[in-house]
Amino acid sequence: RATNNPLPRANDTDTLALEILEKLTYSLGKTTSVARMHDWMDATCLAVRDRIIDHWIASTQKVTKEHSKRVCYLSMEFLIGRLLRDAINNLGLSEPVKQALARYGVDLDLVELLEPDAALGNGGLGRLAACFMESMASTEVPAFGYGIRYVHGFFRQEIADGAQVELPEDWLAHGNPWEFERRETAYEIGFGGKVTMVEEPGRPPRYVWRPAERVLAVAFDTPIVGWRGKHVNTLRLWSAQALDPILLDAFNSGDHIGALLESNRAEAITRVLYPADSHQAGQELRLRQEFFFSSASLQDIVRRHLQTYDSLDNLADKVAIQLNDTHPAVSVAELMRLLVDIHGIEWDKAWEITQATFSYTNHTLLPEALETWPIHLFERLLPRQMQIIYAINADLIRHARLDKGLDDGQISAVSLIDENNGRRVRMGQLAFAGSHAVNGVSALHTELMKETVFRDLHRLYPERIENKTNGVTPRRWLFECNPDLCKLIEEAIGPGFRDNIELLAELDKFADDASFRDKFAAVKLANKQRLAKVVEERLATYVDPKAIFDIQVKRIHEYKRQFLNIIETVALYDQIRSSPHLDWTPRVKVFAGKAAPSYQEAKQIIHLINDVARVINADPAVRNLLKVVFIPNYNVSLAEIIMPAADVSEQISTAGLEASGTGNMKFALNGALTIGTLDGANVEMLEHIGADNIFIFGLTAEEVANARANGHMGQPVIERQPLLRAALESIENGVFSENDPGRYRSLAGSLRDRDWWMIAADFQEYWNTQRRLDELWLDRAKWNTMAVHNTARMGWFSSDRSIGEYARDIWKAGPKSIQAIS
Ligand code: 26Q
Repeated sequence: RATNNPLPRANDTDTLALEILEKLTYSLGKTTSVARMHDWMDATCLAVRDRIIDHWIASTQKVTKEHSKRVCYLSMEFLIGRLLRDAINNLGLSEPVKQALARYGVDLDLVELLEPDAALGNGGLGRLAACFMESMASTEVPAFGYGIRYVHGFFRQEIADGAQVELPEDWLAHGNPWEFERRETAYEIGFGGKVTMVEEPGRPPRYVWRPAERVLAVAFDTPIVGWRGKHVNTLRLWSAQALDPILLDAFNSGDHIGALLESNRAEAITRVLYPADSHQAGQELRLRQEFFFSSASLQDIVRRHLQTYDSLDNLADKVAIQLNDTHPAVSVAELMRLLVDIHGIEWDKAWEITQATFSYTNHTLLPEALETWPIHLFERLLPRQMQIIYAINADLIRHARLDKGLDDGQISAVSLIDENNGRRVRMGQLAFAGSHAVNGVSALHTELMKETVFRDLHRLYPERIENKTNGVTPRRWLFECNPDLCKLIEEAIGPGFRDNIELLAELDKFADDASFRDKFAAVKLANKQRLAKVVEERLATYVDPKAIFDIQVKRIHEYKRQFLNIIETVALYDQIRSSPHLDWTPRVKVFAGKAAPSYQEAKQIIHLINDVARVINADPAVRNLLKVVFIPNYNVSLAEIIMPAADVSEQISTAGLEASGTGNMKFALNGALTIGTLDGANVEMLEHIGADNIFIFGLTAEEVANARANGHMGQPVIERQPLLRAALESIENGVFSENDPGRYRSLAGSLRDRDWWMIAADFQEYWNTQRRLDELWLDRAKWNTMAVHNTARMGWFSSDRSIGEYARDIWKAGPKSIQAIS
């Protein structure tokens, strides 16, 4: 049975076979003869989980004994995907588990497919949180992830007649083998009610909040195991329960529905993830979610601290709390309430502790995505927190006016209260004010933060903003999703890269080695065949693995410009049809991604992609030269198949709008060539990969800002570009929507008008750059050389590096080796 060593042991196949059988028999109550594949999946997860637990306990005990500083990563979203392969791989158990299951005639690959994909997040921000949890475990940074245990994660997407249909997601339907419910770890969360001032002789007045409504937050813990099982951290997700599940008074007097109202209302808080990633919901339920998980996490942090220390004075020495965007920003006010009202700490001291404890990551500059809450709503739901925000604001404004001499205009820009739009609380300002460090997620984004949203706060506190460029975990996004490539890499440079991903750089010298290159290309082809099979199964469409796989997968948004990509596709279609004799390079355009259910333009773009795909794929004139596919229900598991199968990675956002991007990194790490704008982390990828190995086009962020300021219009540009003009006309005249010819008139019209996303402005360069890629494809040796350079030079974009920088510069936590990184 389990020992303190989670790593492979002698005879591990025998041991694991027995352990899995034990789980099947005694935890699931099944024999091998009646076990379904689901039972094998559960039994395997439980057996692997046992291996993690010993080490989880050991990690926790070590951190407690050494009084190490802990990182608390507060995030509304953790987009973790499946955990079984991650756990098996990080424990080095891939072969023994595979063989153990094979003894029962069970295929591990099929078992893995049955695990639900935990989609407790929308996209980049949630996936980043998941990569960071894995990297913190792998680099031995003691950490807790705090979030919400949504009953329903991100919706399942189907395409019906070309349009997106949203269906509920139900990841917990068959139970969750990874989590531990901790009923004893539960906190009361208040809402509404009144604040009274209590005055006692000889003492400063105290404020007492008496909430009208109280809900219980119950912890569910999932262990997150790091590379080689060295360290295990905890992901703690909160679930809402009514304090009093049935109001027996009401029930007994015959009001059976009323008796359940309270529990319905409480449990609604953690029922579903908001599926919007780019504009504010503004709903009361959302604010309830934000406060619910913030308050529960902070109460937990404070309670745990006081178990070891007798005062909260040293909180910031022992805990670093990272706010993943503004979603947990109410934490700033809530921690102040806990320190001042509950623990009797004097205001200025409490503020010092709060600022030293918190830091905040910004993920967007889009004005429509910045969170603000109407004061009346905030006040009604969180009356004491609102008072505290006013008090923080008063201090901030006093300092700005008296010490820094800001004028009224500058004051209104830094204020936590927006007075211009019906008085709202600005969560970005609150998070900034309450933190000692504020970071952007790429070099460009961080500079733009200083010039735009936080311009005035930055002038007031010029030391506070710093950059922490995103990264992705190489375990999931290279080792697990592309094992054949890893085998090849290991043959070339040895196994060192598995422990230090920057050693991938040694692959650089193989870029000119024809035999290595051919093997590299053979792996890519096999990965493309695997994706082609998925496309065939799900869409009944044949795509030729020998064609260029040109892939854009990400949330659907105007600024990400899937529209630009599909217009270019239409233009290419026109060209192939009008000049069929030319030597066209075969291409498969792959799209996937979800639109926020209320985002009409994004849904139209999905519809257009599917309409274009239907027409092009049915046209014998272009068969084998051009195919378009939209793969439904993009999620982490699908990404794991897609990333290794791309030849071309589309990262074509309007410059200045994509904070970082992380898909761009996953693609390049797996040897795709990027076609992209100078936006987000693309800029740094260009620096690392080299200008010869990446395809950059389009306006810069500065040029976009200028064009907008100078009243740029699309129409004059369109007039000058026959390809764009023809493509746009065919879209707006119903060539792809014959039964509803006007369907895309307004979408296309937006380009003729102010062309806000610079699609017309960037079209010609995008087209030209795509044709350069076509040409390069004909010189496959050169293409493959570039692809190898991409993999070799992407090591820096590991989330281990990102976490190392956070640990060293912001958290001052983690092992000495990390704090000392240069
Ligand atoms: C806010 C208020 C109400 C409802 C929802 C939201 C909300 C939810 C999710 C707002 C934004 C998000 C997610 C944003 C996001 O994923 N941003 C991405 O973060 C990545 C990681 O830093 C970056 O790589 C991407 O560039 C950025 O778009």
